[in-house]
Amino acid sequence: MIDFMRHPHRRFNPLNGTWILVSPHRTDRPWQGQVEKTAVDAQPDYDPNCYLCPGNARAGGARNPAYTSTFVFDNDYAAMLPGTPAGTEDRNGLLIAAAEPGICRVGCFSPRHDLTVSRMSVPDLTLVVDVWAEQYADLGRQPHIGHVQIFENRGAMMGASNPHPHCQIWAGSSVPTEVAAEQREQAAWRAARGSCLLCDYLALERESGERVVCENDSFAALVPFWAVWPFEVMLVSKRHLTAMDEFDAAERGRLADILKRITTRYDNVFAAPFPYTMGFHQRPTDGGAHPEWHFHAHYYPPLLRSATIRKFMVGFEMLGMPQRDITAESAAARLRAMPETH
Ligand code: H2U
Ligand code: ZN
Repeated sequence: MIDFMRHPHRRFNPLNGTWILVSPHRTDRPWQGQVEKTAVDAQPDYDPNCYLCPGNARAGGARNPAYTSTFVFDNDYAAMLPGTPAGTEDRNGLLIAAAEPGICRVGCFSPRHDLTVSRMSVPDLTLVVDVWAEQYADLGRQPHIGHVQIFENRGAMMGASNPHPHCQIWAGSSVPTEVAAEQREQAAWRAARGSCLLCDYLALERESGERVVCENDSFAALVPFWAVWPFEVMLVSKRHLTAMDEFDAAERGRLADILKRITTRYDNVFAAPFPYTMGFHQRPTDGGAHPEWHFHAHYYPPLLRSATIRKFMVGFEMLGMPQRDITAESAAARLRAMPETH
């Protein structure tokens, strides 16, 4: 028997088919490395220099309207462009390339520069969920869009360029690598067992409760058994929904509720605001029915042991496989112990 709390071991991620190394005995090693600056200056509710605040000029020359709720615009520095001509290259199966037309947008969650998801109200966050559902459907229905990725970079440590609460939407013609891996594994599970991988996984996790952080009637937040990032969380719908276009009104509200609860718990672990990259994994919009897809979100926070010590993916992790010290079980227990108010 492996003692998950003492013995180095590998864990398998059935969602993307990869392994990670867990070294639970290693958590008390000394640290003389880089220490991050996480203290964030208190933000004003309006910043005249912010390119996302209402009424302000953006870097690209456009001006934001005086929006009072949510606001979506085409990214002025889009990574993919809609007019890109189709084309592929293949030289001896070694030099392979394909044109990638797409659409990139930015979504502001609120006119308030000083808010975070954790400090917005559930009704206001529900309006953000409405925007995501609308964007997923609107972009996904366009013929050259095969996949829509909605994500949020929060905090300078995770590369967010601006503290104003916002997300990015990257809609491309192909299914990106990580999503394609999850797609392959979910399809294989369904073909082999006739059931859904994440429905089965969620049932198992709710039975033990060991890695579950919090739940409402429609969603559960848990630290996956195969987590790589220190306080990684996966949010899974209880109903077998493939994407946001299948949510009813109550489910939109409950997604808002659990997003606020997870991010508030995060803020309470070390120092607020807790940095992370998060995003939703939804049914590709490539025309397939994708009954194997189960809606979920991933939170990848970099902070390790305090507000100033972060995880880097270096060394063995770049050359071999990802590794973590704190177990999924201890991270889940710690997140469970956190209050849901600041
Ligand atoms: P991040 O904070 O996750 O970097 O998102 C901000 C996005 O906003 C980024 O993709 C875009 C950047 O290209 N942006 C504009 O579209 N217009 C601007 O005036 C500045 C930033
Ligand atoms: Zn702003």
